Amino acid sequence: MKKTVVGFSNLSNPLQQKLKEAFNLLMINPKAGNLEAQFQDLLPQADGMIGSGRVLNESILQYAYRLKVISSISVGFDNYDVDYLNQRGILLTNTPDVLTETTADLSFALLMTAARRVAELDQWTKQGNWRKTVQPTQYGVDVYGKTLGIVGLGNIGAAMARRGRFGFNMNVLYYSQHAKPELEQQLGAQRCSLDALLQQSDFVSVHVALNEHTHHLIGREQLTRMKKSAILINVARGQVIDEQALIDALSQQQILGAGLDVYTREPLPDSALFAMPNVVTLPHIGSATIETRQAMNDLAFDNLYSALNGKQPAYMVNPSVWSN
Ligand code: 8YV
Repeated sequence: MKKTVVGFSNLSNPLQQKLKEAFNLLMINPKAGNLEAQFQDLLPQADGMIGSGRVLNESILQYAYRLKVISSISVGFDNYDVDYLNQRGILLTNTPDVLTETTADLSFALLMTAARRVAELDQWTKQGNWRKTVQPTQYGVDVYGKTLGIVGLGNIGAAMARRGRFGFNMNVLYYSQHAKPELEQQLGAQRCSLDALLQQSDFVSVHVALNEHTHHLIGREQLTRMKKSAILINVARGQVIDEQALIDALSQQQILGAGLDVYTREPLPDSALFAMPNVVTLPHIGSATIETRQAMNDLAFDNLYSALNGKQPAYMVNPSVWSN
């Protein structure tokens, strides 16, 4: 008999098709409202779950009596209570690696867009302003040869650092719990304290996972350490930065600008950030390319399929609960 899988977010049609062939697929409908009732109704039957972008904790998973695995279509797993999953013996899988380069691409795109004021001047041109000359007040800042500070030198942080080092001859500093001697050698990167990184970097790019140690890692005090000419980039998680402190720092010209893909609350319908020309705001699209989202879907499917067929999945967040 086919195992039952609950899709807990919008899933692409090809993924749903694939899931239907392998499993009995039940879909939560995020638009239908009364989500709790839907979970209560569907989860008792679930052997597996697949999706992303939704907080899944005890209040929802209490209904999942027989659940073996949650396959998250994301690298980040801050939406899940891993301690609770461990207690319940529920395996969590994720989709790292396949999104590394794409997310670093977007991070560098944000850096370039903010530095050279691409989005702002695009609007200016399209609004018919180019009868006037571009004024020095509209000039951007150089990227080539500047100092790039990477907060969190994991896979995506390292891919960002490579872009800066090899594409733009940047001097790379990094802040990380663990030293990365191989990357230091490859990139000529220098490990330093967070304060030193903030003081010396022209661009600070955030790449840490969100957890209790990194929540508001960049707070009011840290923002005061940054150069007035510096630009802050975040494609990791909004809560790593104290967003109100960032808004204040930007409006008081404590720093030059920011490029943001993630926010404290998502979706973000309105924000003081939207009125700031020196801030580039994107709607959490770090991994959102056709190829990468396809690869994430494929990997999430494979993780789920393996786990429900007694085969060890390639990417497990809490491998200690795995048993086949
Ligand atoms: C996800 C992400 O696709 O992988 C992650 O952790 O942030 C994104 O790439 C997104 O969370 C999907 O909702």
